Amino acid sequence: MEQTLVIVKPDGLSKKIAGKIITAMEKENFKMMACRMIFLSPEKAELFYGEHRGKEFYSPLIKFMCSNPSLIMVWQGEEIISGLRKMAGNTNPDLAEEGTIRKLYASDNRHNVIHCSDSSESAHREINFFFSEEEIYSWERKEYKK
Ligand code: 3AN
Repeated sequence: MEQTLVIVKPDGLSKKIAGKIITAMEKENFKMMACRMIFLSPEKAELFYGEHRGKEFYSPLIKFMCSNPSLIMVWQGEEIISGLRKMAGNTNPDLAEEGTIRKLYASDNRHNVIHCSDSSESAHREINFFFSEEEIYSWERKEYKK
């Protein structure tokens, strides 16, 4: 079982598609393990996107990520890291495959509604960046009528 960090970015909340993204992940049988709303500070956003420091899109990316709150989550599932990257689609929605989250909802390669970790190393780093161990619940699904 893998875990990954998912962010519904500020544009995702503005577009009211957080529910759609969660529904898509639930349909894949992926399981939410942690969830919080966060208004990123520039300091925190700069640390999170540290690998992109120096690139031309870095400053506008930080500004955008700090423009409104995001929804940060930990999700778990079999091969969820690659599976969710596939569901999210290319960074640039014009290049994303039909039916992917970014093809459906993203405006451009900065305002692309979702972040999901790109490897198990990043997932580990990114999950620990936002969540403590106690905030990530280990739980089992139960059966209910209806
Ligand atoms: P992804 O989220 O698809 O893995 P990364 O990790 O390469 O993309 O980039 C992190 C974020 O930086 C992207 N989600 C996007 O918001 C922004 N970004 C990446 N490339 C560009 C670009 N060429 N122009 C503007 N923003 C970009």
